[in-house]
Amino acid sequence: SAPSLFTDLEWEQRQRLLKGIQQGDSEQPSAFARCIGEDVVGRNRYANVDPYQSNRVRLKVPEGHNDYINASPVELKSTKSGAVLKYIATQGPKFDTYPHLWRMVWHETTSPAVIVMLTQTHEANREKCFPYFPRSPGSPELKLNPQDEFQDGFIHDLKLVSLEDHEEARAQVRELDMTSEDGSETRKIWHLLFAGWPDFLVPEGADRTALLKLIDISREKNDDINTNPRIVHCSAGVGRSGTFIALDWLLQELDEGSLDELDDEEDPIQTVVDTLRQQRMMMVQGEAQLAFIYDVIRDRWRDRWISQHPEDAERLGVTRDAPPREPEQPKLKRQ
Ligand code: PTR
Ligand code: PTR
Repeated sequence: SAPSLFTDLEWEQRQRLLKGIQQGDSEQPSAFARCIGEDVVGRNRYANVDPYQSNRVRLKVPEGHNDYINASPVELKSTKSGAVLKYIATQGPKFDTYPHLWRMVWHETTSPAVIVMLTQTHEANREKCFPYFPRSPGSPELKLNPQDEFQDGFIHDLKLVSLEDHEEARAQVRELDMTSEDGSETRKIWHLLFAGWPDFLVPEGADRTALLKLIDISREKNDDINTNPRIVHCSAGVGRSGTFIALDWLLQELDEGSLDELDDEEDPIQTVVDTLRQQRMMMVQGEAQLAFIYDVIRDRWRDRWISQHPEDAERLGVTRDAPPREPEQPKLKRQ
């Protein structure tokens, strides 16, 4: 029979569960030690969001240089096949850290790589992310690290090869070439800039369909999602990035049939949020984003279930106890 998670969701109860999922709920508190200190502060966009010391990407820089970047490797395992989906969740770079992002892309990914950008550069007249990529065909090539900050000759050029407005995904799709200065090596990078998602909120209506399309594109453009991490960022790299990654994994679980046979106590949405928060703090922000994940996955689950069990169509046709559709206002005080 159909798993009760998707048929009798007790929303109030699920919401309370989220509050129980906090980073630091582990037997080893040191696993969640935060990155602090002078090396870190200037490179963070927000004073309250940083990677765990024990799970951060280290920039490849010469001995004695600061290897800090606000980025966390994230891995999620498929229940059926055991294959691991790899990502790097990171903040929207700042003016003085954007060359670090490209350095990380060069060292941590293979070509063709994918960057998913879920914020606008500016929202509500504030910078949410420095415009770290060439924006239009007329833009000059970006010279990365012209001051040779780490004195290791990692300069590199970044060129916009093509720019397409993808209407279905509500995204700008950029094809970028990153070349070492001596021209000996070129990498292709697909940059996907999604238009439909302000921070702390959720994509509604057509934007929701667009987001699912964006997830598909991010999978297609990457050469191997199990070995080549997709770089996912928003402004802080936790709320929208966490939601995107959770959905990407859950949709794969759904396709593999893992969500067809859940025990009553099993809640893969709760599990994935918990797993993500063991790897980067604050992944998935607030109840609206959590509700959004349930909502999307339940609708997808229902379509799949009805296609396999047409006799259940009538029974499952009506949404019961739907999570609230209206985004709530963020309760956290912003810093
Ligand atoms: N100081 C902000 C806060 O805690 O509210 C940091 C922050 C900003 C956290 C944006 C999350 C944010 O959303 P996202 O991760 O989707 O960019
Ligand atoms: N707290 C940030 C800092 O460390 O300087 C500044 C900041 C304030 C960032 C608010 C984001 C904020 O969110 P919003 O512009 O959406 O209110």
